[in-house]
Amino acid sequence: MKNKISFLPVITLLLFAGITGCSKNDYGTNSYTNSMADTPGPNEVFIQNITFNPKTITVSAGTTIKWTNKDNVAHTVSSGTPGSPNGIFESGNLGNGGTFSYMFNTKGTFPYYCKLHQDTMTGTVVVQ
Ligand SMILES: [Cu+2]
Repeated sequence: MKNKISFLPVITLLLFAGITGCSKNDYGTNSYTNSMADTPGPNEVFIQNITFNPKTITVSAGTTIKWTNKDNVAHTVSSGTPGSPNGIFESGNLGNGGTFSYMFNTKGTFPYYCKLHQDTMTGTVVVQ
């Protein structure tokens, strides 16, 4: 009888541990969802709906900016202005989920565009 009673807290503890474990899994799922969110983080540009978001991004020198193509069509991240690439950076074609990163070490204003949609897709990196 004494033994049975002393087991109860142990069982309760195990159940609680099980529930806590599930909570941790749920938290993990939420973290995954957040990383897939449609809002770019700092130093990050999303290519969405055939636009660069944000269109202008301002960073300090030495920062690496990462572009991610969220569209189902290919895009490029090409430095320069439409029709006049300047060769500072060039991603090549990025498919859905494709990423491109570039570290900006020099202060200045860096226009860029998508070679596949150059009539509409332009962006600017400002390095301070
Ligand atoms: Cu494009």
